[in-house]
Amino acid sequence: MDYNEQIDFLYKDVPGFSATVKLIEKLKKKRKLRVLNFSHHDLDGISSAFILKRIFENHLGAKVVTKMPAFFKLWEEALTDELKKEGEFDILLISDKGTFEYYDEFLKHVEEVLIIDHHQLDGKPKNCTLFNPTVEVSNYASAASLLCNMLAHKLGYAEEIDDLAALIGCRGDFAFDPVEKTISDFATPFIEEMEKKFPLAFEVRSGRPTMYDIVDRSRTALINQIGEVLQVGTLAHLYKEKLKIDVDSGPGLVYDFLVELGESDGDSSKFTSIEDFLAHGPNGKILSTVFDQFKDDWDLLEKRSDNSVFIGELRGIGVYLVFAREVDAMDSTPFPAILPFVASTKLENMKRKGNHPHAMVVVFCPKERGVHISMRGGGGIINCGKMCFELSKRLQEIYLDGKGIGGGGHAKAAELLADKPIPTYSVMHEFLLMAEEMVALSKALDEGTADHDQIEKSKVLGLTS
Ligand SMILES: [Mn+2]
Repeated sequence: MDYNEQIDFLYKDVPGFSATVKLIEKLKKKRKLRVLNFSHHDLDGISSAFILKRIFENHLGAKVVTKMPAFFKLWEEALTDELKKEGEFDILLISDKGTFEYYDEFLKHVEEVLIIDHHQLDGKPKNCTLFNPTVEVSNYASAASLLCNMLAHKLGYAEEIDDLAALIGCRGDFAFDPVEKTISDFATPFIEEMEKKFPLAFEVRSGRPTMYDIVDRSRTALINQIGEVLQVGTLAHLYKEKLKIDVDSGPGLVYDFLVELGESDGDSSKFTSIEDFLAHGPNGKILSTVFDQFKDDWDLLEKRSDNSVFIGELRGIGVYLVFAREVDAMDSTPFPAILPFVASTKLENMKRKGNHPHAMVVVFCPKERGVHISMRGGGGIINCGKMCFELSKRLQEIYLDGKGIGGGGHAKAAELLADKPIPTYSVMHEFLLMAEEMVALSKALDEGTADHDQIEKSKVLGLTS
């Protein structure tokens, strides 16, 4: 199935797709259309916002206000604050920010709400227009920007820059990797077409490995380099003082760069290097300044995190602990900034050295606000998300009000935050206790001696399903 055939198939198969097109056709008739878009602040969210803005401004004559705050869920308060500041809107677009039932309540504030998303989450809004194949037809849609791109194609509006933006969004959300030659099912028709359109971006080359080149640290590809530079760009505001740059929002900078790129008359399929890609005006220059600093910081963190301690094997997976601080500029972030990416690149080495089929790394990072733990890896056999969630629960029980403690995430990547005044040693102690318990449980499971209680505990801890 080629990309166009896939779009036609989904248009018939996914009710939210045709409903979205219908809604846009209806809005076309409206004069002075005002659109408010809240989008995720990562590469996929930024690319989604970019494509949506082009649809609504270039083809519906709308005025689009885009917001990419540094949190995932859209809270009602964030929406009402914006409405107070910016006035009334005809439609609220929520892109790559989850599919939550309570998004229905936003219809109190705006007449139309359109959600374009690919996450699988609890609850399904009934009154908003929802385009999310993951939730609607259990077809895991790799990236929200890819859905936006499909919409642009279906409407007949898509241009090369919309394809490039979706390609960047797919790279950011790990939908494909040209070096490892992996592509998620949903993104396959699109990525195969992009490989023909942007062959230079896919070419495997030797060079500094990016944060995406986890398995083979000797090769990379231009699209991985582009993804990394822009991902680092989303952190630009944190370097504002250090680098004396005029950036209030990293995601905003990346967004503006995409606009710059779209307006440049160069042929975007002809980029040969990352320097070439960034040579498109003032925002490209800021991005490259930020990237130079990032490379230094990355090297520093490689040294800092070169201290892994083997904790034990869980279901055959080697679990390692890394204890390190972030670089100064990232010390206040509540999200994984640079250190967890550095630690991820060590997984392959841990696995080989310890002769495990897979490895998991637990990054223990003391920050300004408290302790930040990031877990990565696990090979899909043990579960980072369940471990972070259970550890946060145990800490909440010890610190009775449980305030400032939260944890959870996906099977292969998860986070835990324990704010001050919860002491660092206490978080470490609980983690080590839990790890000790898990090693024993894993042994009992492997030997077939686990009793009912142990099996139930193992489920909670993600050692078995
Ligand atoms: Mn996404």
